[in-house]
Amino acid sequence: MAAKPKLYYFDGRGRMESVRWLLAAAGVEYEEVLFETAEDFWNLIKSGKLMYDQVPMVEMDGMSIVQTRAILKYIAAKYNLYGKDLKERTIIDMYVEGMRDLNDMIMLFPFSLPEEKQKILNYILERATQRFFPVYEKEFKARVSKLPRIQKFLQPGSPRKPPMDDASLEAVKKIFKMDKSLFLQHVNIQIK
Ligand code: GSN
Repeated sequence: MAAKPKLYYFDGRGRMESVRWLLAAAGVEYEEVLFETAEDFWNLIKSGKLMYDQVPMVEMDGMSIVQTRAILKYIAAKYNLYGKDLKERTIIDMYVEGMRDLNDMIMLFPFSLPEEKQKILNYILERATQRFFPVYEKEFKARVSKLPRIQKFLQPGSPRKPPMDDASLEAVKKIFKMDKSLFLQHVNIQIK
């Protein structure tokens, strides 16, 4: 039997959660290596397995795959979840890219500075409700959440990670040595 994919990340949702969802949808069991300290992350960098010295990284089929979307595309294609032709793949990519834009904003929000928070929150709420949620609410969410494997993944006790709390936020800041607002550095927006 082939070895289980091994996921390398910190103990939280972040960029890895979409990979966990996809493996759940594919019905693939996986192992996780969750680092807790900057030293754990540094040891992984020293192993030479991280092409850009960044995670998420997934070891599977003899590869050390980095870049979230490269990981997702490999798994989706391997388990026949990436459309039957180029047109279906393009539609899937449109959902993926929109979800990434939304997810980047939500994921980086906890890393904004106190004085930025309210403005950024207003911006995210406006974008989420006006631009992104209508797309996903137009049948997509209902269809996905009816898939038996996804229903299972949404039950308590599944490998799904909880939302970030204050303690895990502090742990992540230490692991990646973050000290300034990451929101405005990484999300390409103009907040008035
Ligand atoms: O999507 C991707 O995998 C890459 N384009 C970005 C990966 C990334 O930024 N990873 C972070 C931690 S996870 N959260 O955002 C990372 O490894 N940061 C350490 C660093 O030195 O960049």
